[in-house]
Amino acid sequence: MPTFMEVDADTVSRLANDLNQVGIALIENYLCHEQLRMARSDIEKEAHLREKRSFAIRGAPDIPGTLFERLAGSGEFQRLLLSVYSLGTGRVPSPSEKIHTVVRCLQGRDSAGESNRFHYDATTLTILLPVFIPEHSTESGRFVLLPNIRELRCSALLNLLEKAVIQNRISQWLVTRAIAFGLLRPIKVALVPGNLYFFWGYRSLHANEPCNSQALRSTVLFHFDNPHRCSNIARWLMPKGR
Ligand SMILES: O=C(O)CCC(=O)C(=O)O
Ligand SMILES: [Fe+2]
Repeated sequence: MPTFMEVDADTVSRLANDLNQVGIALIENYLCHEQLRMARSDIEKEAHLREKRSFAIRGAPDIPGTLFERLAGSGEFQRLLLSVYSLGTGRVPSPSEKIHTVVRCLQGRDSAGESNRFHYDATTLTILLPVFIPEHSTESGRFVLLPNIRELRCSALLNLLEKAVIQNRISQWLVTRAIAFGLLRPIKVALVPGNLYFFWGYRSLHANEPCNSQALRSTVLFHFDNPHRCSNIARWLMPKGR
């Protein structure tokens, strides 16, 4: 298999700058053609097993042997993640901090219920790798982001309360309507498979737009650095990544 992209210092500094100034940063064509083909075949196997149902697979040990497990374990990816994190936050991460991988697939009728589910992630940095995005459709499931709208909270309980207020169906519906009426103006990204997107997941309210239920929309999320790692509440939230 081709080795993963080694990213130079200038690119890292552009990514950190975009994360803080724009709210989202991007490496185009991060996966080469062959790697994207392998990623797609890994996902197709899982999607086929769960015919026309949306699902998420959480945690690297659940997906052994896949391209994502190799990517998360590779020196190239870990160096990239750590250098973007350190430059972007000005902090050195705890050595015990691990990458949490989530493979997310939307397909079939229940994909609508998984869309516009606005939330904050449990971790500071989120890296998003699109693998399948519906093409030739008005409903491609764009990624929607209100970037960097809150700071890290010093209390895990405060974070939990804030998430309870925002991450429920009523608030999510209100946010969706506020966007539709132009009261909130998020960044909307038409994701491109094989590109790599970075955002501050803990600080940014985000979701995907509805997508064509006949097509497969699949993204892989790499979550890094839980600010409340020492709290029991945070340990309970972490497996969900959100
Ligand atoms: O699939 C996407 O576009 C975003 C998913 C996400 O934010 C998450 O699973 O935490
Ligand atoms: Fe998220």
